[in-house]
Amino acid sequence: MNLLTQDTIVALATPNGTGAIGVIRLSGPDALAIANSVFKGKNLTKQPSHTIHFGTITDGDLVLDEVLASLFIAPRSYTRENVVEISCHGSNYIIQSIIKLLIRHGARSAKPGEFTLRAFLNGQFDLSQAEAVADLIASDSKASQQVALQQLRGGYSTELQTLREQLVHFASMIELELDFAEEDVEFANRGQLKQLIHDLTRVIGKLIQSFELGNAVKQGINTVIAGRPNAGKSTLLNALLNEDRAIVSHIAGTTRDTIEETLNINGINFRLIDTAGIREATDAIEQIGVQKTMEKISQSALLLYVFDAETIHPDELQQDINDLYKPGIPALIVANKIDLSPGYLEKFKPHLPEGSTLIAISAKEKLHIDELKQLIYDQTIQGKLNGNETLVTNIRHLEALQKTEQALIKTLQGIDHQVTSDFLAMDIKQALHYLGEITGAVTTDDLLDNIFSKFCIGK
Ligand SMILES: Nc1nc2c(ncn2[C@@H]2O[C@H](COP(=O)(O)OP(=O)(O)OP(=O)(O)O)[C@@H](O)[C@H]2O)c(=O)[nH]1
Ligand SMILES: [Mg+2]
Repeated sequence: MNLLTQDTIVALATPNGTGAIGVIRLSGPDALAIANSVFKGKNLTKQPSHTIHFGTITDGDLVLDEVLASLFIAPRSYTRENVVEISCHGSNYIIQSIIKLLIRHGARSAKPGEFTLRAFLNGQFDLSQAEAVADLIASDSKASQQVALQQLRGGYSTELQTLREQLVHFASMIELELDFAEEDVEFANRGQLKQLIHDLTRVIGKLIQSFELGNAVKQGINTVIAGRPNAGKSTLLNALLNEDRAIVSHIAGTTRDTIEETLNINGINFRLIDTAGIREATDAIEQIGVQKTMEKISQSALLLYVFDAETIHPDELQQDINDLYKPGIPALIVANKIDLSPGYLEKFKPHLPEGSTLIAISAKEKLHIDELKQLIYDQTIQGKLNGNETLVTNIRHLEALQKTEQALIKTLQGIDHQVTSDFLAMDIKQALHYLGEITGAVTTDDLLDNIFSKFCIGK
């Protein structure tokens, strides 16, 4: 990726396909001149920033469309370059014709994420904020939108930046010691350095820990519905979604493959996974289904174990719990079909694991479904998300944080073992390098390429 591009790029900023309007974005030094060369109306190169102008786009004598041109003059634009946004009618034909025309007049097709890349390179925001732009566009629940917005507004990069600057200060003091190596002086107070590293590792440790929840919020929380055939798992999926998504029948073994759907509870997306009933499989396909169920449980954040309260024997319940419980994965025990057997729950209680939560519902009659939803939320999210904490959602940041942590631990060990300044300086530099990767203070072309190529074209 050539980072010193001085050309003007163009792309459709709105989704592909037919819409009421389409917005074509031009950015670069010649954005105004190129737009002006195909625009009939006012002279766009002579207008002030942040103004909108009505006119036509013409290709020679041929009028392509009536449009509005919005002008953002550098540096007061998203990319901090000259930007023109042409709002035209949302016909795919018109949009493609205008883009081709602009390319003929000197613009170049933008690559994925190139507008945001330019914004980053021109100092509009740091790298983690640029990445948050992509997350914000992809956000599909209140929680994922909030987390992305928080990161876009600075999030933890501000906090890390401050700590990084202090570490830079120490690094330079230690470098200074190297210059006076013969005189055996210490410019960098080791006690203060240790304190700073402790502060840093505490902040970083917290961020690393937040990834589990952050990632769940971003991707949706995997919630597996499992149990014996005919327990009512698919009926429960349908009741939670409030639609007839899965086939339900009295025949045991109805669901063979897993079915996944998203359910939003209190702003969090849960990925509900209905599975094949667990039993001794009677054929090869069912066998695969059962294996898949076990796999899904081990990848889930919450298990909804459903049983038929009318027919199950307590020993069978015990057996299921032994088979399905995985350490570290919280589980809710859901007694179904209480419309048929109200009040029989007491007999199950002695067979349940300590601290487990039992809820009685009727999936078919939609009894206690809202209480179950609240429990699903409570088991996974409650108390962990209060709206303004910083969550790491990006795997690249997680890896950089883990590497920073390791380098800091090495630095601490170095101080304790009274290693010479040059070794200490090396470890601190390592830590600074990884910290810098998060905010983009340290970048390589490959890294940028990797990040921005995942954006959509036009962003
Ligand atoms: N009375 C009553 N019947 C229910 C309830 N929930 C499910 N059923 C019935 O139980 C039978 C099995 O329901 P399913 O939802 O297909 O069960 P499943 O656990 O998905 O079964 P498999 O896919 O075969 O593993 C159907 O006839 C449902 O109508 C309930 O709460 N009350
Ligand atoms: Mg089913």
